[in-house]
Amino acid sequence: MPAPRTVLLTGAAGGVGTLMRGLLPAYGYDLRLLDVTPIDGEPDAITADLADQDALREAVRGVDAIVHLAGISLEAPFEKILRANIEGTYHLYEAAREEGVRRIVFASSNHAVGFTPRPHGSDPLIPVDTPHRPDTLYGLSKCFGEDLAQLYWDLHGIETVSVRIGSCFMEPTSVRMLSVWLSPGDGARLFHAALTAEDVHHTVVYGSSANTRLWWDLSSARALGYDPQDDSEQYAPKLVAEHGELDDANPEHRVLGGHFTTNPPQWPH
Ligand code: NAI
Ligand code: 15L
Repeated sequence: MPAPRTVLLTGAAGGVGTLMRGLLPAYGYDLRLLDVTPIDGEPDAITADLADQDALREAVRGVDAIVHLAGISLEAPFEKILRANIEGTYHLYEAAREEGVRRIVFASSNHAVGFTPRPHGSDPLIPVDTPHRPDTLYGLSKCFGEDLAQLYWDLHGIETVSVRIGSCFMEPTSVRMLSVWLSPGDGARLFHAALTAEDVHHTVVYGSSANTRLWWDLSSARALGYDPQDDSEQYAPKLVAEHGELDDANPEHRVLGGHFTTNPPQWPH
């Protein structure tokens, strides 16, 4: 596949979308932006809901690839998750199929496997083929997205890299995030690798930086050419002094998904 140039970025108004709008153009991409929320200072952005199939078809027409970030990013009632994350992702894949788009990067989440026990000490890192163990309806929708991506590869030859993002924010703000943090710069490196690697078919990768306290195996991401440059450890002294080390007496400290397994943050809209 020739290196993509024109890329549709869905969810462009959101946290990760805003970071990637700033970082991905330096890799040579011409971004087409889409979100249900209008984006300040981006008059050409497409304002559309993932439920609007005509708008999606128009949005994907002529792009070389899609980075699909749009959707509900926290826990929500099933009807909302169904509409935005399950039906919405299906509509996007259908639009891609109808318009001949061959590569999608799907923002999956660590919450697809959130009830997986975290490794301790010399335990092996969690592999990408660990069974799905969603911790929320939100995580369940990411399991669906990964399976949809597999189906569209097997049935239609559309390639996807499903990125199980850890926590992509400017800085880690909790001790858990020391293990799962994806720096914005490494996020852009990973999305670039996912857009340009050859013959990915459907590849699942974890999305985090080269953290000293890493919980999962980055080898499938590295095989795409991802070479993370950041490590959360510089933030550890302050965060550990404030919160203490993780303690398995606390159920949410035993698993990858953290507080999503006990008291998940709710989608506010
Ligand atoms: P966010 O909530 O800040 O952004 C999501 C964007 O999607 C919002 O701008 C929202 O308006 C848009 N959106 C929601 N429903 C839509 C619909 N029906 N049609 C069109 N647009 C819609 O989330 P964030 O943090 O930027 O995450 C981006 C993606 O990455 C999400 O899919 C999230 O599940 C995933 N992810 C993010 C992580 C992180 O650390 N930020 C971790 C794991 C996964
Ligand atoms: C996610 O999937 C969420 O979208 C994001 O807001 C973070 O909470 C992240 O996971 C996390 O696990 O920290």
